[in-house]
Amino acid sequence: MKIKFFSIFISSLFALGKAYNYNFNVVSILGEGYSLGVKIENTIYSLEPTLFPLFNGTITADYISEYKYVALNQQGAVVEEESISRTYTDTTSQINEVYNRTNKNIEIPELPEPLKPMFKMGGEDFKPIPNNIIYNFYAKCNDKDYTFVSNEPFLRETEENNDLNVNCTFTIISPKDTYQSTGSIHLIGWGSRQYKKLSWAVKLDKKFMGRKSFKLRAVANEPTLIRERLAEELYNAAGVPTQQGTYARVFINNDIYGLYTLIDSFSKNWIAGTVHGNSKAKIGVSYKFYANDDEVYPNFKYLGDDYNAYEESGNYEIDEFDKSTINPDNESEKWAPLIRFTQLYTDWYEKYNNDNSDSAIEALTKFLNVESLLRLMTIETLTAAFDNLWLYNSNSALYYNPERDNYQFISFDYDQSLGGWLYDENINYDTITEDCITWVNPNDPVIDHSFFNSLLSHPQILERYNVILAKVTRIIFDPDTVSKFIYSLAELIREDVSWNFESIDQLKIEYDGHVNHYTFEDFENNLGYTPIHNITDYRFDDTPYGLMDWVKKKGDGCKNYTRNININNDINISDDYEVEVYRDNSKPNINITINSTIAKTNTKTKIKTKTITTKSKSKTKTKIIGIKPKTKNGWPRIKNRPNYHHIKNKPYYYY
Ligand SMILES: *[C@@H]1O[C@H](CO)[C@@H](O)[C@H](O)[C@H]1NC(C)=O
Ligand SMILES: *[C@@H]1O[C@H](CO)[C@@H](O)[C@H](O)[C@H]1NC(C)=O
Ligand SMILES: *[C@@H]1O[C@H](CO)[C@@H](O)[C@H](O)[C@H]1NC(C)=O
Ligand SMILES: *[C@@H]1O[C@H](CO)[C@@H](O)[C@H](O)[C@H]1NC(C)=O
Ligand SMILES: *[C@@H]1O[C@H](CO)[C@@H](O)[C@H](O)[C@H]1NC(C)=O
Ligand SMILES: *[C@@H]1O[C@H](CO)[C@@H](O)[C@H](O)[C@H]1NC(C)=O
Ligand SMILES: *[C@@H]1O[C@H](CO)[C@@H](O)[C@H](O)[C@H]1NC(C)=O
Ligand SMILES: *[C@@H]1O[C@H](CO)[C@@H](O)[C@H](O)[C@H]1NC(C)=O
Ligand SMILES: CC(=O)N[C@H]1CO[C@H](CO)[C@@H](O)[C@@H]1O
Repeated sequence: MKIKFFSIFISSLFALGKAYNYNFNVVSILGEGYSLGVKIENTIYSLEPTLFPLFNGTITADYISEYKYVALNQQGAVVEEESISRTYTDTTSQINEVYNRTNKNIEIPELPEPLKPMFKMGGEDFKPIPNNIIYNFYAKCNDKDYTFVSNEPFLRETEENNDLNVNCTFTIISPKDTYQSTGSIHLIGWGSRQYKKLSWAVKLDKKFMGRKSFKLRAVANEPTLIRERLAEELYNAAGVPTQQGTYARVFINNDIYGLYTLIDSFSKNWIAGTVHGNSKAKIGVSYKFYANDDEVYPNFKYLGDDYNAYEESGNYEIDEFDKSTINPDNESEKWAPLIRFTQLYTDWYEKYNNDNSDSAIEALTKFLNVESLLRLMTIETLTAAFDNLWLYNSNSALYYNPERDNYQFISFDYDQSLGGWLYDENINYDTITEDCITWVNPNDPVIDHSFFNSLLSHPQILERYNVILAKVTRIIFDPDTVSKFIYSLAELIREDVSWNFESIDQLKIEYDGHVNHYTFEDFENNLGYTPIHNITDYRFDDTPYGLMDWVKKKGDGCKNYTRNININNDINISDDYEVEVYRDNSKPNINITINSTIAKTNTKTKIKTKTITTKSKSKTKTKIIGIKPKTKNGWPRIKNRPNYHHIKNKPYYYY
């Protein structure tokens, strides 16, 4: 309950007779219990919570120029004044501003796309989530269930994942739009669940941008909040479908969770929209991979025609499929495409593993999208993806593509990448920047890499890998190009960085998950060339490279590795279709005048006015033991060491 704060218009506002309506729309980032007002020439006008956390109001006056938003407590008293001075312009009434944040209109430069497109990557009814805005996401959830889930992400009794669906009403506010729907949230991830800043899956009853679901990823493990977004964009630039998105400020009930990435979930809708270019397209079946309880990793070998063998292996899980083409109650129907793949691959392996002729390639490319897989592997190399397909067969899926009648690999969740990783003893850290092919130990005694080894043992495939890597390294992973992307994202989120870290430090949930206690300085430093070590009780994660530092060093390493590769020999090895990538041209260019000022105490404030043209982009039961080991360089690794978080639903170990 809020007590309204009534104000008397001071006479100067009426001085010149003709009065105008000045409209204000502003999002609160202060959570429940506060409202907002606008301060004009020392007078405070309270605003209405039209769609919490959005507040609005109209002030009638001759002339309003400078204003500020203020935070009011439940008694209507001002508890904080934002540190920005704003100037009213024609666009003020048309946008939803955000308390204590300047209005941003940033164009995120697209990374170059030097390879032939392979997939549509979106469609009219499944537009890519715009990457240059920060959404405001507020969930009002069933309090009992939410409290239970946030206090016990791992059930105290069993230590199993608490994946309870919690009913909520969601309000999402963007600079231009508002959205509200009922739906539910549940926790996601195992590795990410180690952190107090939890990650969530959101299911919506009403579509948001053509979607019925998305993920809110906490990005709690690294200080730039940009690594995952960059990795997503790199795959996309290489023509490999990935779940992409942007940022969101996240509030659930009375808790402020800070800045998240809001990205697509791996859904039927996403596959249809991104791979097939139409969210209503019929999809095939996708399977996700896991290491099983015996720490055996999937190797795609044929296990016979009985689906039980695949299910019981613990390596595969049925993921998305079309209920109109596959009967959800018929297990053998759901497993059939996977069984077919393992059979095709195993037959191929037996016949062609030692055959270097072109017929081996011809036979392989009949059922496997080798081109897409090699592109994915090159990005894994450049980002050093410690928790994805090549190294661990994790966070990835096999998709039977019915349109092409072949199989493709899709990966997701790039939190262990680009120089921000948990220690992994399978990695030779001494050669990680220059080794662009055997960084994934091909002779790993624990993890079966025979699938990838066998592919790359064919000279034609290795040659194609090298050409893709050379091209991607020279054109996409170029430090100047990548830095423009990184620094524009940094500009987008910079004002939210301290608030984000502080929100987690102040989060009141009972769960005692990891918190890295990063600072704004860590953010700025680690964007560039400064690593963040200092893993003590204080910090959980090591970030041995600054982000640009990694891009530079790994880029140099792979440039050197591919220095003699002729990139003019750019012939896709499979799936040579003419595909037009979807571009969202429906929206006209918008020019927004930004006119807000960062107030500097005791200094003359400079008014920044810039007009920017935005081209609308279409576009367990184990405990965590001990602390991390000292870096052990090189192979061979300790035999049979269990690896962390690749084992579904099981905590990780340290040795
Ligand atoms: C404020 O929001 C309410 C509810 O959406 C709307 O009816 C009203 O017109 C809005 N006022 C302004 C000034 O935008
Ligand atoms: C508002 O911004 C200033 C300067 O960035 C910061 O010191 C302050 O903590 C911010 N307040 C909130 C609520 O974000
Ligand atoms: C959550 O919502 C669903 C669908 O509206 C409903 O069936 C269920 O009973 C609700 N659960 C709770 C705990 O409110
Ligand atoms: C399940 O699907 C298989 C084909 O994959 C089919 O042979 C079998 O008859 C189906 N069973 C039922 C009960 O529909
Ligand atoms: C590690 O971080 C803590 C907290 O910021 C700080 O007090 C300590 O000095 C740091 N240690 C090193 C070696 O940087
Ligand atoms: C480039 O790679 C070769 C081996 O391929 C290596 O001998 C050389 O030291 C590398 N150069 C640089 C500058 O890393
Ligand atoms: C921006 O604000 C300044 C200071 O109030 C004002 O002089 C200028 O005309 C404004 N620019 C626009 C485009 O409104
Ligand atoms: C946007 O502004 C640019 C120059 O700043 C101008 O060339 C362009 O025509 C404007 N576009 C629209 C749609 O007004
Ligand atoms: C764009 C491109 O390079 N397309 C080539 C893909 O590969 C086939 C042969 O497999 C060529 O015919 C295409 O020109």
